[in-house]
Amino acid sequence: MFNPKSAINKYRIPNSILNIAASVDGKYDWAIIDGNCELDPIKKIESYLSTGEYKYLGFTVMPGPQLRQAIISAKAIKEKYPHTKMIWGGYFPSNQPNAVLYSGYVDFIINGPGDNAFPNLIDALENGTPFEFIKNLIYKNVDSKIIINGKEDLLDQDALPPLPYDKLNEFYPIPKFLGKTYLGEKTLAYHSSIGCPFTCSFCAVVPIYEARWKGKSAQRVYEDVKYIKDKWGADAIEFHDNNFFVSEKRAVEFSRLIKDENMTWWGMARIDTMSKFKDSSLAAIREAGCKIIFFGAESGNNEVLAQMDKGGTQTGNQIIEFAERLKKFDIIPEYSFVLGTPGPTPEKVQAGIDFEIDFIKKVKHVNPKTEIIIYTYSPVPTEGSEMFKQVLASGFKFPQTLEDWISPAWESFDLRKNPLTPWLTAEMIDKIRNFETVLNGVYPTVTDIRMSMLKRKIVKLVASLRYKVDLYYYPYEIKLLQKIWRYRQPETQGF
Ligand code: B12
Ligand code: SF4
Repeated sequence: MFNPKSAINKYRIPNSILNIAASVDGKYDWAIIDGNCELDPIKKIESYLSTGEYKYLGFTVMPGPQLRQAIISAKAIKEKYPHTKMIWGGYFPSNQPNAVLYSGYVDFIINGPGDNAFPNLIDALENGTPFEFIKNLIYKNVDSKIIINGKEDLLDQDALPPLPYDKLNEFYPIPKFLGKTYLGEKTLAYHSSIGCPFTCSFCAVVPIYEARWKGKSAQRVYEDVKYIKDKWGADAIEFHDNNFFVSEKRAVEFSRLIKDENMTWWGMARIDTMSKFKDSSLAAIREAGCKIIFFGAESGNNEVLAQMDKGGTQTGNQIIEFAERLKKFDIIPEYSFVLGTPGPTPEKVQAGIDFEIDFIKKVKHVNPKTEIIIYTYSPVPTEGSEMFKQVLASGFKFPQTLEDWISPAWESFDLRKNPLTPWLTAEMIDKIRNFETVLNGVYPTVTDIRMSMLKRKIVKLVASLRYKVDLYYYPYEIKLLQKIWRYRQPETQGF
């Protein structure tokens, strides 16, 4: 099982491949290679394959820089070990099966959850039985035609085997993965649910999970976390779920259980869902150690929210009111916005960007502690949505081959920095990025634990004047300070 390099310095427990390892643990022998912890992962993989004891190589792949190491390694390994079966799973191959399978160096894709699909595929390969009944599998048939098998119902998450933390610890010491963050000294990454019940039109989760969500029980989550805390001393948790707070009951129950463990934690949520939480629930969540919550605010414009399929339930007013409400509970809202959505004319696109800049300033006004993350709209192929139709109509084309995906331009596309979208001019992108620079200057993120109070004050002083008078052009002085002090950007470096 290979986790290609995805993080520059903050390693996380490689949960994707650890789940897959759990699915075959006890039945097949397995080994884990973490690209985040290896200087030369290809050499490490070869050290296993050359023993002749390993027949399959599983990769987890998300777009962006992780894809780069995945492609380079898969190509090199397939060339040297052509009989090794290459199996890719994760968000990238699930959403881009053609580019992956026609590359010639990937044999199978697990589309979505692999907890049953992976062992079923290995069984079929070992026994020479057909693939067509294996749910969540994508493969090429004898005529090189890509076959996408049906999807499996989401499994009862409590019934899944426990994650083999102790065995992972034999490959890489667990404390290596419990990094120092603004949440704590030893931060555990934990995934407590899969999927998401919503259908935002830009989101890569939707085509895979199709509005389905299933969570582990609060009790099971608590037991897992407690195990890591007691054994390796974790004092903070990052919940990596797409949507941790889908169930108010589960969140409150978990809060009740974790409260006395003195842990600080963070998770992702929807504003419209959490706005309906009772005051007592929000208070219980905070008392239990939840300090900051990430929300996809996306836009302050109700029309855009509707296009994104966030509308109807989430509105601009709600975004502002909720930021203000969380202030009372001392929970920091981390709001992400997507600027540069398509529009019928350049003037409309520009007006949209200006509107969002103004809106973000309003949010900051009601709750200055709100953390703002700005992305540039990067379409994902969620076919059929209104926004996707607009994207295609504008002449936008996705890359066709795996090599195209790792060209520098597409890599920044994946990082949602340079969208390559025909409706955005260079000036528009500059305006978004320059506003972001000034905003980060006035309000440096709390998640940058290396930035001292003095540095924060200096950069704030320099940026405040620009912010007040809406002057965002050429903010070189702020950029210089951020460069010297290596300012952390959660939007590209991950949370
Ligand atoms: C942790 C994480 C990271 C970590 C790195 C994790 C690592 N591997 O070291 C960090 C913070 C570095 C990161 C960064 C980025 N990430 Co990220 N990340 C996640 C996150 C939150 C959790 C992944 C995880 O552990 N899931 C838990 C496991 C259990 O679930 P899973 O991965 O889906 O695995 C199941 C199946 O997919 C399948 N499977 C997965 N892998 C494999 C492998 C094999 C062999 C098999 C058989 C099956 C299989 O089986 C598993 C069990 O059922 C996901 C969202 C999410 N909730 O999953 C986003 C997510 C994958 N990231 C995403 C993105 C876009 C990025 C970035 C490119 C951009 C950004 N701005 O964040 C960067 C750049 C990454 C890089 N450097 O390449 C997107 C991908 C969207 C897309 N278009 O495909 C996601 C879905 C978030 C989102 N909703 O937008 N990320
Ligand atoms: S709420 Fe978040 S995870 Fe769910 S569909 Fe929307 S963007 Fe995706």
